[in-house]
Amino acid sequence: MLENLRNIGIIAHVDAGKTTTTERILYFSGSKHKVGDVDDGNTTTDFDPLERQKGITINSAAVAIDWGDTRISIIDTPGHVDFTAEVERSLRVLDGAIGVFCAVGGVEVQSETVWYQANKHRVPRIAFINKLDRMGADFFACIEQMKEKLGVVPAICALPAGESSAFEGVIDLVRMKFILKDKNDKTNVKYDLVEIPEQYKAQAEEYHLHLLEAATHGDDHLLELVLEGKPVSEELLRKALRAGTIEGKLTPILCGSAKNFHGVQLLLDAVVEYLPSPAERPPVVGIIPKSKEKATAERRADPKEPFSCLAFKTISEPTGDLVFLRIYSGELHPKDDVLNTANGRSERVARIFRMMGDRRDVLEVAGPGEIVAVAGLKQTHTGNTLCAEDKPILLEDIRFPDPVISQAITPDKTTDETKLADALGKMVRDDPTLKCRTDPETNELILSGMGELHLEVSVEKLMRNPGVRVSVGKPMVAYRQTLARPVELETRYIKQSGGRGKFAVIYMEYKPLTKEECAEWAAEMEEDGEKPDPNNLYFVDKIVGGVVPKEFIPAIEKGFRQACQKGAKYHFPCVDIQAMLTDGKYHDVDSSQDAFTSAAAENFRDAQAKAGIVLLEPIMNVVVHAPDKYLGDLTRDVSRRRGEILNSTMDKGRCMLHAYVPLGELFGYTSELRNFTSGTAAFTMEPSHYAPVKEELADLREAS
Ligand SMILES: Nc1nc2c(ncn2[C@@H]2O[C@H](COP(=O)(O)OP(=O)(O)OP(=O)(O)O)[C@@H](O)[C@H]2O)c(=O)[nH]1
Ligand SMILES: [Mg+2]
Repeated sequence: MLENLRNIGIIAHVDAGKTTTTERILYFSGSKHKVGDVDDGNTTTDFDPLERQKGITINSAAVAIDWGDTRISIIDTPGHVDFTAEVERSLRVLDGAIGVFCAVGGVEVQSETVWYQANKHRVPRIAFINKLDRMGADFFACIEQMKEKLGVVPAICALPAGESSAFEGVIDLVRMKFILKDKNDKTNVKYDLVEIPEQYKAQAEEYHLHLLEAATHGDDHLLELVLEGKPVSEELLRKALRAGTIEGKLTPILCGSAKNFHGVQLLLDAVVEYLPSPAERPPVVGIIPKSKEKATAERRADPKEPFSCLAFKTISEPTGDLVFLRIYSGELHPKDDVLNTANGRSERVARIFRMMGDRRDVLEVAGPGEIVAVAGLKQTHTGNTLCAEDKPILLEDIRFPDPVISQAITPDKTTDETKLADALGKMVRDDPTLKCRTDPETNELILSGMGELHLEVSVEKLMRNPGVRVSVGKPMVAYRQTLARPVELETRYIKQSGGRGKFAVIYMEYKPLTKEECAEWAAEMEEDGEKPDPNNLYFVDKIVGGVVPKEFIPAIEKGFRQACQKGAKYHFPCVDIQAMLTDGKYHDVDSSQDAFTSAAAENFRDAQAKAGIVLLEPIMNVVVHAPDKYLGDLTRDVSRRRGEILNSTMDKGRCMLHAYVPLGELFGYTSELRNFTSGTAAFTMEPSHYAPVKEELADLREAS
């Protein structure tokens, strides 16, 4: 039954306890009889040897459990920003999410990032405040931060009974009961619902009223009852919380200590009670391929609708690709033929699996709302739509950020070049944020990714291939560039060399765009129902009187965009530019689309020479926590790295420094920080924006 399905993701900052929570969920649901632990390297979802060795999640992993009558599919995602692609693709296919927060760390940088990522995908969420047993745990401070930084309207459904070493369990504010764990039960499963202990009663009463107030956002009838001071039934309260969550008006807040088996059962109940089933999500909308004016179609979560699904992840295996699908409508069976609308090819499904970490169960049918993996597909990549051959639909592709750092890799003498190329090809296909190319001048292999850890992990994975041994160079920043000032110029592209000539004359005006202008453009595009350009390249046609015929305009835009992919002086991509075609000439016989494309590319190359360019470097949003005696050292160190300090605080013996620092100055920061703080500091960083950098400060090894 569709109503009894939940597809949820677990998202959070690094180390908040996502994998531990997932592990406890598996344990409580009975899917796993032995408890796994991140610290012992034996969890179900961190099954990759690299994950177990490093104690972090690198790949998102899917598991499915039964909780009562409900089948819950869970995707455990990595918290480290270098693996953001895994979060992005997961959020695209999920119907709901649990945001895990550490009661000590509160809302950290990456918690904000993933929360806003989930907002973008309109994924309903509940929050789990974890690690209440830890020294310094502060439940209410964490909630204040959620209100302030995330704009959350909290509906506190559970209160901690005690905190830090005094933490003894969780109070259920919906049923107004204390969950008393059976201390004699070694399996940690048994508990009793008992009266709320006397010392917590008053607080529980107070927060029950707050919960009712929060729930008024979800139901008008409940609002009336609350206003009139009348009693509200548990059933109505749950109904209101559910509606409010699905509409994104409130966020139910649960809490506990996953490691110590507290609060997880209540969290699972909340997943069932408050998060939507696939049927409660809006139908997916896609484009009908080859239709006029890009007509759209909808697919509802119904087994009788034509089949449609999105491929959101691939894993290359020796026997072929394993492709992860989110099915939106219709049913899929082994041996079905499906159409890949992204490349127009027909594909046959061989087998369908439900994934349980690295274990897989074979399925005979998979229906709407399900997340499954299939074998047998040969040409299906991440972001592709598969659908019924006679009812084609193209769903939106999944977008990933561009890499920010690169590293040269040199194969050892013993390495088989073919094997290396093959292994690299597979890795790049599976990981859309990883890019690989050969530098035409040095002939070096250049691997680009989202950060040092990402590249390190990718190289380690590469070396797992038998016979592949490589050494790596120093990391390099992936710069971008824009024009230094507005510029206008004419290009006369006229070639007369026997036979049919080439004729295209264009007059272009270029303008580098400020951040505000980029935002204005993006807003305008969205208003017109179009996607803003990820690189902020905007083309405007100002031709009057047909001096350049309509049919050549797209060719000119194409030439401009192609030339932007690789700058003239340095090969970095060009961004933030408005190009305006104001005048031109054509020839009845000699003009062609190719001629106009070449003219536009030449025009933009000359424009860069005439106006000059500005190099842009990635700037990271950095937050460092350390004992307060290090604040001076941290500040000096960040300034030395050309950092801009935004804020620093001292509280309870700890200090926090928040700064913008160029990525190029942060290579090796992890180990240097560890050295000068004797391992007592923690830091996180994420890409923030691009800012101009003087050419003499830039590392231009990779530039030509
Ligand atoms: N004290 C305490 N420690 C916890 C709790 N939950 C998790 N931990 C510990 O926190 C650390 C990180 O836990 P993980 O579950 O790996 O965190 P994660 O969010 O999956 O981390 P990434 O996937 O790397 O982002 C481990 O050492 C856990 O044992 C808890 O409730 N209390
Ligand atoms: Mg994890």
